[in-house]
Amino acid sequence: MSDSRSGARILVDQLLLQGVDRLFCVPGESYLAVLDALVDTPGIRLIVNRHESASTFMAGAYARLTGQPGIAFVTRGPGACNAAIGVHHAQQDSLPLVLLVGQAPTAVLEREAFQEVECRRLFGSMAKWVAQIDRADRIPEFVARAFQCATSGRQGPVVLALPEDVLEQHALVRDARCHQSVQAAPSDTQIAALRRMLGRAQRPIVLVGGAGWSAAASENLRGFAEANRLPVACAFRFQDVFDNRHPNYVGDAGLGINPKLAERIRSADLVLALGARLGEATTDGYSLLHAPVPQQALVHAHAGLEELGRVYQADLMINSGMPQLAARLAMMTPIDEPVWADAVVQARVEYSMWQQRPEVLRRHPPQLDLWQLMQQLRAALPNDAIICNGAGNFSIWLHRFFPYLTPSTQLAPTSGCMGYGVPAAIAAKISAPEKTVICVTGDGDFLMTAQEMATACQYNAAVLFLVFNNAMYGTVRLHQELRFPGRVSGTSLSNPDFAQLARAYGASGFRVNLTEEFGPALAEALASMRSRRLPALIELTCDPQLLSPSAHLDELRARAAAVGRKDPPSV
Ligand SMILES: Cc1ncc(C[n+]2csc(CCOP(=O)(O)OP(=O)(O)O)c2C)c(N)n1
Ligand SMILES: [Mg+2]
Repeated sequence: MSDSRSGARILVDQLLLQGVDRLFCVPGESYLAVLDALVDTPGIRLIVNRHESASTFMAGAYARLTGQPGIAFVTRGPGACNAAIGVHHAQQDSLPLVLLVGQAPTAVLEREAFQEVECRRLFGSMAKWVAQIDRADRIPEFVARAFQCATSGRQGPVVLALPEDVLEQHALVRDARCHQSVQAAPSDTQIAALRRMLGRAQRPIVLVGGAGWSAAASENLRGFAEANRLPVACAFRFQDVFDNRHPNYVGDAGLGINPKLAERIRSADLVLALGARLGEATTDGYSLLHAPVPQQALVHAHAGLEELGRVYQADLMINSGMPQLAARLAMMTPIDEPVWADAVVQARVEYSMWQQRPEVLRRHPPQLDLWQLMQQLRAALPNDAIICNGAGNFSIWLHRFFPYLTPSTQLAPTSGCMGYGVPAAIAAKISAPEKTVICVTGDGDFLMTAQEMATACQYNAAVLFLVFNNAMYGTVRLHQELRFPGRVSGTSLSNPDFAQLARAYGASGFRVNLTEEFGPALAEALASMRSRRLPALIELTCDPQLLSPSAHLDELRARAAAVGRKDPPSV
């Protein structure tokens, strides 16, 4: 047993032995004792943010990228509320996140004391576990359980509230042991059942996604798909699980899915859903697979026991981590001469067609062609460049036309939260400084967390921000035009000069209005990032008429007029 230690020292010692080497935080007086203990703890690096949403987003991005739990530390009420969006994101994206909240002292709790918030109620519906530690001598026990819970089965966020006085109390207590991420594995019987179902199928399709895919698991999945000549689609925003250049890759089942792929999934007679939660975005509103009883035969494999049978009543449910499952699938005796072999070739052709320049660009050529921009971006970046984004229609260009080539290159929230891309990119660059990191963002999305440009500059996170500026919350505007044509409300934006804003933070700033300006600006931005070790931003002047790769305002107007609706005023 070691000597008596303060609660703060005990906490920091537990973090160290749980393998923590960085914390994303915004400080507060409620955890001064921990900040003080960190002065003597060079093994833990503090990354200081400008808003707590960035702390939890960064911790989540770090977890997605490294597979290790991400840690955020924030102060009570105001800090905890600001941090909540990242906890919700970590829940929906199944990411191991440990959020530590400095809490009001125990002597005043439940009086609605200054900045008091009850964490168990605040985070109760989004975290896997929320607890408050009321005694310094129980800190090791609670911290160990938090890490165990966050990293096992379906991974997710946990929250620990730490009253100020508990951090200052002294206690004599033994350290905990390091957590072990526990994952289930498929049984022989389950693999045999899966093989039997595959042997009987005529039109099978694999749908992969969810967190927890290691590079080795992706490699095993590739072997399984090749040996059985299976078409593989990726779930919404898990496009980096399977190399998009591979002949068996047939596209992603996300928002704005290729209609041919949607039809292929709908008419499949067997869906092998491996790791995907089969959420609303992946299933096109629970229509590709009818909920709760799908028309297709369904094998659903997931790391979370509680996820199986929650929405879909699968024919075969397999509780397994993805590395464990993929290793077994790679060893499975392949199906001989499968009847669906030609269908894979056809599905791949359909994917290639979907990659072509969309027709709407031919009908309305814009000054800045976002399709060409995606081609240029892919050609200019290394295969392992990490691409981050938040929410908005700009991301459709990326997800549809930018192929992801290697695992852990996509950081994109399945929770659809705006503001994620900027902090995610900064966390990625800090975690993998040797990688090229790009944040693709919209004018609305960017300004939700743009203040983290200061964090990027402070820590020399040389990230490239590509801001798609169409002077509007375009996604919402598109839905508005479809549901309430011509009645623009709450979706127009008046923006700052983004390039100048970047320069004010210390980054390099560029603006691109024409397609031919993009290549030189990209080269200059990447060069400046290398030489200055600071971020760069390219503002892209986008055509506000072009609301998505398939929706032009003039065409929407004409369609609305044809059904006798009022014309929208010009944008
Ligand atoms: C935190 C958060 N608030 C609101 C929304 C609703 N929302 C989804 S996309 C969007 C607009 C995004 O605008 P922008 O980043 O400019 O992208 P665009 O659609 O114009 O390409 C909004 C408001 C959201 N997803 N997340
Ligand atoms: Mg916009």
